[in-house]
Amino acid sequence: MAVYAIGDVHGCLPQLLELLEAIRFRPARDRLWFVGDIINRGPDSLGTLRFVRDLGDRAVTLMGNHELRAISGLSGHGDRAFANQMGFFAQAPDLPEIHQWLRGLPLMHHDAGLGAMMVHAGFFPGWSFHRARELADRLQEILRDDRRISTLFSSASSSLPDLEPVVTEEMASLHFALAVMTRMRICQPDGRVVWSIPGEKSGMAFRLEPDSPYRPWYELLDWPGEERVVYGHWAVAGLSLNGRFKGLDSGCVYGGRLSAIRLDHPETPVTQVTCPCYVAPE
Ligand SMILES: [Mn+2]
Repeated sequence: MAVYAIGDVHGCLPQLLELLEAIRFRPARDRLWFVGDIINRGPDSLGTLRFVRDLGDRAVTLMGNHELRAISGLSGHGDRAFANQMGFFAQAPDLPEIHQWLRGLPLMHHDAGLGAMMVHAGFFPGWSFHRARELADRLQEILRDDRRISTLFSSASSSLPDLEPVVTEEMASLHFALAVMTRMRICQPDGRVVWSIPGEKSGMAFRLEPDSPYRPWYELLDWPGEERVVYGHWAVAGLSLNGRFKGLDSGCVYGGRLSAIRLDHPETPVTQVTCPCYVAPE
């Protein structure tokens, strides 16, 4: 059995199929880890979603910020980005099933036997592994719960703290954790999360120059052990293999590449396919 981790697909189904051919994926034996953001921006989000969903237990798929935005919108808490970008959901006759499937996606995945874990964006440097696991499990429980999912989305505050809130109210910690695991990229050197840089566009814009006062989150994470941490979400940084940290978003939908690394045989070279530029980076 081979286990591959695959970066942010963003609706680029032709490139995903090409990548699976390139790694000679054998559905009967192999397993895939998807780092999240399988949908949105690219040419075939619904096709990608159905393809990945239909892999069943041959694939582990994480919640990315785009899946989260979809769930929020489909649950009646949509923002403008949902309205502008996710019209493709209107064409889905199987929308209730798709919505349910999205709501079941986990925020993190860990396989002790493989010595690897995965998160879409990152882990807050102030957390222990145990704390991250606890928050991810709690969030998954709430996202599956009809009543509490509304509380989670409707009580979202407009500004996020840069440190984990003191736990007097669970929802505040959960909002912070959800944002960290699906959106964070950079921190202050003391571990406070930087959500935006004044004068910079958010999202794609966090390319850290060597003289930047900020650090990538993973440089501040001091969890003991050697387990690999696979993540996505940082297309501008591109494929980023730094010791145990494996950043796999190589800008597929932006004319970059879609990447796969093999987790059970780490010495196997990275496999990449090139992608047409379906959309320009924001
Ligand atoms: Mn993302």
